[in-house]
Amino acid sequence: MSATFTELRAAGIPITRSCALLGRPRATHYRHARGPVQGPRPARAVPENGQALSGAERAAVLALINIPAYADLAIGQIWARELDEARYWCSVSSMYRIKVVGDSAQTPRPVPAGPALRDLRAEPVAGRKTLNFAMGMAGNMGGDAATMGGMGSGEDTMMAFTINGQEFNPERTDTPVTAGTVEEWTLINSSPMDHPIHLHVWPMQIIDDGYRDVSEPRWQDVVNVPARGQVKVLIAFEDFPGRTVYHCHILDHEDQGMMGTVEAR
Ligand SMILES: [Cu+2]
Repeated sequence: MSATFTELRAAGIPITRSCALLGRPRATHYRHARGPVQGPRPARAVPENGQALSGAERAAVLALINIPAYADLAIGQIWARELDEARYWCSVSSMYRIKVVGDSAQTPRPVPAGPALRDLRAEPVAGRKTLNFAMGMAGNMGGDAATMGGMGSGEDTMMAFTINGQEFNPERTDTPVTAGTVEEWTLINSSPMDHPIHLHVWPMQIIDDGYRDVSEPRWQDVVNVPARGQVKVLIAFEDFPGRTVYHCHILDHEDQGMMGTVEAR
């Protein structure tokens, strides 16, 4: 096609007509004529139309971005605050460009220290629960290590992931607790794999995982229970009464049953 096209052009046929004759989109023609573009496009040339910011104006915008009062603000916020004060310096995208090009390396203020973490060990424990996270063959859900021996060896076998011997059932409430109280849960992993356990709504304070220093309160949303290990946590079931779930955060395990329900009321 290119040869024919070249011949048509050589014969003085205009580009539009040559493309129409060959059924070749003109966009394709121009794209091919330009050759491949490797890497990022070159910067757009700003037309000399008198609208570009002068060097002094750009410097003023950069100085504005760097005033202490704006140290923690995003460019969009700075731009909007200035507009609120009836000051228009440039477009918001120009302000971004000036920040990127300019030497705007002001360090944000350090995040202030929050209040001391609460320590549930100072509070009464209203209940104790044990959750046993286990893996085994479906139909043999004791979670005993011996059941692991057949993993993958049979056509009809299927791994089961259980908590206290049961796979997830949304109709069942596994763990009722009293709203507003603190409970101590012992998370036991009797399987040969770690299970990162996530409880929705209420964070967990780790009080004993067997190896880390917990003299300072240690709070987590997800608590890893190591293979053959156990972790003790304290949970304050407050702020939100109702029903939710806890589950292994390895999605395969969760999908195959390692999830349970808790209801605070
Ligand atoms: Cu798991």
